[in-house]
Amino acid sequence: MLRRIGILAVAAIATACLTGAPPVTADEGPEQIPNGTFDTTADPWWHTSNLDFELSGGRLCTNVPGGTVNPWDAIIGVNDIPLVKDETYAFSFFATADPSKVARAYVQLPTDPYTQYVAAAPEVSVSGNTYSYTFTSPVDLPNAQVVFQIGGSATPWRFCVDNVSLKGGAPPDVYKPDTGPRVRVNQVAYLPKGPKNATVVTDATAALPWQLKNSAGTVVAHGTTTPRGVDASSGQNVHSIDFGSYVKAGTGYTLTADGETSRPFDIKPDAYADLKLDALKFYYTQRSGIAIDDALRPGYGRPAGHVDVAPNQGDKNVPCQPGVCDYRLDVSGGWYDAGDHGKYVVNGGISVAQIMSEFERTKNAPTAKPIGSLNIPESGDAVPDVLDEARWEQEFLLKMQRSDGMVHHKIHDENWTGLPLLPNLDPQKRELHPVSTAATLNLAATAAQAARIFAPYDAAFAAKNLAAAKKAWTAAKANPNMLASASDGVGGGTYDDAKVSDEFYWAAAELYITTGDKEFENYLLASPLHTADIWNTGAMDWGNVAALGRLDLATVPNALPGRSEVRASVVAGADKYLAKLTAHPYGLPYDAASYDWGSNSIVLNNMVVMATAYDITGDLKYRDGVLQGVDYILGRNALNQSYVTGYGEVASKNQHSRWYAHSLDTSLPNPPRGTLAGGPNSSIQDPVAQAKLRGCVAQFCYIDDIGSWATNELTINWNSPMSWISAFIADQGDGTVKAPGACKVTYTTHGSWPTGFTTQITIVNTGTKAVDGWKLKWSFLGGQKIDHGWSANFSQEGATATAENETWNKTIRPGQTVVIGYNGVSSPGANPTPDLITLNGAACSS
Ligand code: 9MR
Repeated sequence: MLRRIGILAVAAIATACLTGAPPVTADEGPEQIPNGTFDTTADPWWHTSNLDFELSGGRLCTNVPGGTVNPWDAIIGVNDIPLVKDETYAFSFFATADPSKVARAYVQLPTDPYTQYVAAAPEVSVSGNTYSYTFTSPVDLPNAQVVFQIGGSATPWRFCVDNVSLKGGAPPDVYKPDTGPRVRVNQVAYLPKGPKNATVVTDATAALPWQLKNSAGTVVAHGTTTPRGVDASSGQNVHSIDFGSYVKAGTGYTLTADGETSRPFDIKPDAYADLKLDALKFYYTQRSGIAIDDALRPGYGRPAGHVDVAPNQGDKNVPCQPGVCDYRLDVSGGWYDAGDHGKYVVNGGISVAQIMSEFERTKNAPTAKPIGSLNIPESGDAVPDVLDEARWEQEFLLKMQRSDGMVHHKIHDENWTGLPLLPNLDPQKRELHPVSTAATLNLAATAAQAARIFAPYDAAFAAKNLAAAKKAWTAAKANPNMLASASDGVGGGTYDDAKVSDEFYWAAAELYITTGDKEFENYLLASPLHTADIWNTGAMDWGNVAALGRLDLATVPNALPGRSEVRASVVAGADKYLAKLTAHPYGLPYDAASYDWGSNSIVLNNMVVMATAYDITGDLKYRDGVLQGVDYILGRNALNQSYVTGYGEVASKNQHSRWYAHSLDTSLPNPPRGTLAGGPNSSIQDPVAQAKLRGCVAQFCYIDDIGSWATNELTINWNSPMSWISAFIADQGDGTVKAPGACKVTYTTHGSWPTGFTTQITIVNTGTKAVDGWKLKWSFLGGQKIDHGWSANFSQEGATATAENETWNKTIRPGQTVVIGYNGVSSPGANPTPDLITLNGAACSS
């Protein structure tokens, strides 16, 4: 994890103890700073050539020129400070700024990569403050540096510092998160007709009474808790509460048990309608290569990043790393990966795939509803907004393909940059990194998926994607082992992956679904992954993508031999995750002893498997598993907080990001509503987490600090399952289950010719009541179109076709059959029988 040490750069340990906070009694050790008081001289302090020293009122002052870009463009510092490994130090100084400004103070390695052992970015005021920090040195170093980075201001200002002190022997900084009341609930909402569960942290071993109160404080339900013993993921003794039998909607409910009252929550129908949209709107503000319009996202407007306007070196004509290639590519656009300015094909791949799947689900899942407007520049065009947003990334992925079909793994800065840094202000050289088999297969998979999904809206874009996908597949087969290097981590993440058989499987699955071609069918059926139990601790992530193929084979119509086994295997996976969830006293489908990087996305991806099992089977236990799982993300957890910005009484808001860096620069915003934090990560690779969370038990390995990139980053591949799941939950309305339709439909394509096909549909009323007026709906896999039909009025929007009764066949009596038919216009690729056909909105059997 050393790869990122360079950026600690900026990872400010922001929780400074300002004077007035508990004093750091670390004064036992000897003073390490030679002349921190500046009584008669500035020696041995140094400054960059754009500064001068002045001793004024017993302080060291300097006039900082305006017009510099980076914090490190103006520095004062002192060298040769000895640090002893595992010794805890108290670092403090007094500073003033006129006008007030953020200054950065670091104790660091004196040479590249300038590893920082303590990093502070206090907002310094005109009257001044004393700032105190403690840190434990991870190294023995005879010549550390103490620096104040004061560049980056457009306008001149004056900085003074005094009493700079660094003393060993400080007591280690003990961080205790404020976890509030011991009764833990989903702080956003439970659905009236959905499950309702909570967790109580208590020493009690016997069952306790609980009470549910409405906003007026009246007890509306009560019962007793279920003792669950000591939970390994938190180290806490806990009980659970099931209050699912209470179904009345309302706001401001609380749960009381063991003398503690939970944070307030709602019981509310359609409670997830906003989150569904916000989680997707996240992507517009992650866009590279386009100005973010403040009118569309008030408070989030910013200039376009990386469009070759200084100080950006830009993404429109990017060279490779030295020695990697001799050409340049225009790789502008796409989404920034996370809190950095890098763009990585393998992570873009899973993200855009999940966003496209969220859309594709609306064609194939009985409960799914259209996604709606995202308020993006393309809103109002003829394409669903969710696809416009996905296209922004897919266009970028296509640009990463070189002429032989192979795809560059990533493009990012030559060196890690600091925080804060707006995308348009990044001055670093951008570089393409080598092509890889994994990136090439990510393009093969997403382009194959895009080819079918975009076909009804833009046949040329669909064809371009299909050609790119096939070319990528052929190139990957010819170069099956070009692995991204695990040491290529300067200036960007490595995203290295030693095993690409799952990428092959995923690409083959998407290519098969889109084309129906034998080559891909044979590949799938011969792949050990096709029948393997792939339902590991986490179902899928950027480096484990077999499940993306498996889920699509199960849910997107196709004629693969043995498809029912594929569907059954997804249900088996869901059973596994449901069992984990049921056994977990916090109700999440993740049972790792040690939490992984981005654990929240693992929880959510496992929920995607359960949600898919519900779409396939209609068995409520899977849906209720998802509804219960989301409670963990939104507050039913050991830290008693929501991990989604803007949702829940106490929620993450300081995610690691170079442009949502409000905690470092108050003129910048926090992340937008609907942004998921990575979540607890037992390996705590960053210095903030290391300073504060050492020895943490899994669920406690998280801190809402912008410097904690290992626990608190935001990324495109974490918001994608968040968005998928919130759409799934939004579709559940108030939790009432819709009865399946009393209808049976047989859909038979009787014949096809190069440009068309003919289909007959029989509808049987299997119920006991007459149907009086009907609308039959189904979706095509790709760009197929109704040409003309008979015995019904046909229309089409995107891939979704509607056949509405004629006046003469408006009524279908119980047991009666109506036959209709149409001729269709072909589109490249497969034309399978739809899995889902609805009559008046309810799914028919086939
Ligand atoms: O999400 C990635 C995680 O699975 C890896 O363990 C980690 C270390 O390689 O990198 C994470 O991805 C980061 C990427 O390398 C750079 N952009 C930010 C990503 C999220 O932290």
